Amino acid sequence: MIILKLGGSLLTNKRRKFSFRSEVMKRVAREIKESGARLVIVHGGGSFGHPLAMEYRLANGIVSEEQLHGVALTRAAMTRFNLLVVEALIEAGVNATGVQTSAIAECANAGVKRLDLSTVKGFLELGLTPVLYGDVVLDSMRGVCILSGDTLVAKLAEEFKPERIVLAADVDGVFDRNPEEPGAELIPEINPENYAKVLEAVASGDDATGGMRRKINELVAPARLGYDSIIINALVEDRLKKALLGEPVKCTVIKGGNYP
Ligand code: IP8
Repeated sequence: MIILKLGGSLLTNKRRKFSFRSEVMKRVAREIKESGARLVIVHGGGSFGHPLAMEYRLANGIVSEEQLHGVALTRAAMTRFNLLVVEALIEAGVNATGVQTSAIAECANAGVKRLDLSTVKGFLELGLTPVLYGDVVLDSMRGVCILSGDTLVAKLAEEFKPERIVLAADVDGVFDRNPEEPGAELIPEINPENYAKVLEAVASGDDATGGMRRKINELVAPARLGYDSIIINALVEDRLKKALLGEPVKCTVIKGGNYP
């Protein structure tokens, strides 16, 4: 079984609210179908989740009544986004079924306190493809928090012991600086030896690189358990399919090992 994260910046235009890249999703769904891989899929928030979560400052919890409106709007937007992903997969011949993350997870001070994966397991055993997503979830200390899709990937890896973890992004992998800067170079492998140095390098970038920093931090959890993860550019035709089939592709590998 493979855990596949479809990044929000791959499936949406992050600069425009609710902008679903349906053509990208259509091709991604076709490649998933053609790979024949048995998958649990997780997608990010993209321009459905992040702008609303920021507008209503949901990451730090609930301090005012009007934020409840933000919770409702963000949850509704993520449900819509999930349905668009699931429908595209079904259209391509993948028997996908959405699983509402906020119905199976709860946090305490933004750390996962409860994650009931029995539904995901049941669907998977039946031969369906569960599709979870980053979501606004209940938090016993803060009211709510944002549970990122990357955190979910790490938790799913612990539970399902996947043969591979693939993160489909809109860039070739992790770069030594903001990938839009001239001279930026792809880091082909992150391992216990270069981990601290890589984190330092990506930390000094802009928002996009900041997002990558968090991703690397999250993926070190499964790496500590011995799992490799690869970050690939799924905007390049057939790269996702090859990655799912285990063929070599341009990427950054986060190697399993003894991380500090
Ligand atoms: O894009 C965030 O998930 P991520 C989900 O995987 C929301 O970090 C609701 C912003």
